[in-house]
Amino acid sequence: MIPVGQNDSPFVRRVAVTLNLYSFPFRRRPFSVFKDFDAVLALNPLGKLPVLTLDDGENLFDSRAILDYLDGLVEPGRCLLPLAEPERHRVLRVEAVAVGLCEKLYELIYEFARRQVGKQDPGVVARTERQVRSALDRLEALRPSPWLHGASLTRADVTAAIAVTYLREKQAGFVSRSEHPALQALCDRCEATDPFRDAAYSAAEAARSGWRPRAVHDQG
Ligand SMILES: N[C@@H](CCC(=O)N[C@@H](CS)C(=O)NCC(=O)O)C(=O)O
Repeated sequence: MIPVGQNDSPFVRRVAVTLNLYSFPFRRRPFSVFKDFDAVLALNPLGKLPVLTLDDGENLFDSRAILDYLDGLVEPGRCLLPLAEPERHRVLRVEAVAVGLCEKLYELIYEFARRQVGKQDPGVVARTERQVRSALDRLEALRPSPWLHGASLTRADVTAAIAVTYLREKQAGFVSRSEHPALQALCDRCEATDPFRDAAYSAAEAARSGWRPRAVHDQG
């Protein structure tokens, strides 16, 4: 299996970390949705990453579909998503908040890193920032101790930890670490483990794709 995408993407990272947690060996192809757009379009009609290329050459896309596929390959006891209700839909609900947080952070980052300087829409930015804060507050309210739901690590924890790293790396200063201490601790705990370290956030890959920090553009 070949995961495709850069390790500054939270969606790519949640696939790579899951592959590590499930002990599937892999070599990632670090394509950028910007620098390698033609190649990415050939893999996914939407030109989005991650893609997971299977051993027979089939391409899976969208991190949710990829994680579903990987879940089907492991013994039930190792699956990062509970199989039985009501635990299953409860973890999926928390995961949805964490994935949505990644999506909203991505939109915010896009606004500053990809639009022409001065072309940001303050109304859109304010609304998106409110959504980011709301998602962070909801995750913090779950008081992960140590996990967001239940007695073991789930997809929700993996995604929330990666979302917090993404926030730290690409929107530092927008939300202070002291506002969500339990969530920040979850992130630190997860990022200190081998499955996360072996798929660490890559600032070099972010730079390669042309990402520039918000401060450069922020018109205040
Ligand atoms: N729902 C998708 C979101 C993936 C996504 O938005 N990836 C970004 C990279 S971080 C992307 O492909 N952006 C290019 C674009 O949207 O045009 C998933 O979970 O895989």
